Amino acid sequence: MGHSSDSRSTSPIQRVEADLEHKTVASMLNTPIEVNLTTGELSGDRIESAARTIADLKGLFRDDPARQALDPNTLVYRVQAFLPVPEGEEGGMFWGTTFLSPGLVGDEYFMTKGHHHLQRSRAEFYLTITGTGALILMDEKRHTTFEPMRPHTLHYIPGHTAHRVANTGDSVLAFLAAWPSDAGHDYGTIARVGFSARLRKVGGIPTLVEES
Ligand code: PAN
Ligand code: ZN
Repeated sequence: MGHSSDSRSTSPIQRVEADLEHKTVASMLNTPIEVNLTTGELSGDRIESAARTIADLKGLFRDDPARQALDPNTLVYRVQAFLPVPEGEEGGMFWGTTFLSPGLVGDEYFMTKGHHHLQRSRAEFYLTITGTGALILMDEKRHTTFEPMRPHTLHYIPGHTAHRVANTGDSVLAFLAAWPSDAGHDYGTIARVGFSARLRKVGGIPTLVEES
């Protein structure tokens, strides 16, 4: 009664409620990551990065002497990834950007290693931000096709489909990707048996050439 005359005073109960409210708001506040839609660059404090140089990609290209003739430090691609849940957890989603440099190894365009998902049924979306290239897809019968990539093309990669990207232009090809957190990556199969065709520059034109 006595202190009710002071409008600024709060009872101990009111103070506890105010503190709880503050804590609840604080614990609910996640800082989202940001996607630069002009460059594809991700920013925020939970982004992981990886890079693949020409030296890292031994065995990937058809013409290995041509690969060895290039500066080993040449950056072929780098990946930024936002993994909000542990890798392998069921029900989550991952997000990433790949930046693939322009270039050739012999007559073969710079490309990603390519993989199957460890859980073969898992699908993925790619969205091209900048540059031009090709999304190379191989089904379980080892039938290989490609889809042209240019700014704003959206690509659905079905389950049971190996996928890799080649840069056929003269600037960086950047694309966003979204995939399930339990997809996993099987690089071993592609490292062992490859795709059934390679994207090569034939008469100046990107051409899918069957492996002999
Ligand atoms: C992509 C790829 C990325 C790099 O995020 O991982 O483009 O290619 P490699 O993984 O083949 O080196 C993706 O497909 N994730 O599932
Ligand atoms: Zn994938």
